[in-house]
Amino acid sequence: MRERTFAIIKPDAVADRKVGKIIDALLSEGFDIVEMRQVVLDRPSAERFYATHAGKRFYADLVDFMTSGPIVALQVEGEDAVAHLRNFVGTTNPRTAARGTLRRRFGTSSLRNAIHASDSPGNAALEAAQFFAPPK
Ligand code: 3AN
Repeated sequence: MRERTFAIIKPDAVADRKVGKIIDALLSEGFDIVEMRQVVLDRPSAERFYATHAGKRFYADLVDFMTSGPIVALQVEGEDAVAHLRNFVGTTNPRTAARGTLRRRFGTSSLRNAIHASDSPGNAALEAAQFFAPPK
């Protein structure tokens, strides 16, 4: 089933000039980029985006990190895009992520792991709504 998902290229990868390589990897993997926007998140936006993690021990570091520089928000489309992109992104810790995954290639720690991908179609729609106008 063709569907849409949402991704963020995180501040570590943007600062490291990896945006082009990550976009290229997504396109080579068969994803289509539907919308793309580079922004700097303010703290309330980052806190809202990661509200489900409020209270976890890495939450303050996560908000600091996500507001530390520009991010690139992406709407991505493809066959089973949510699950496909989660697999292609890899596990939270880049060191144990499968070879070939984006986090293995571009991430450096569980916090600074280069890319976010939504974990369900519902969350993809909610997260995308923070950055993009609703699809027509
Ligand atoms: P994922 O993005 O792999 O689904 P989540 O949703 O559990 O991971 O966590 C959201 C973000 O919080 C991660 N992408 C990462 O930046 C950060 N994070 C998660 N777990 C840790 C951890 N153990 N230590 C530091 N940062 C973490």
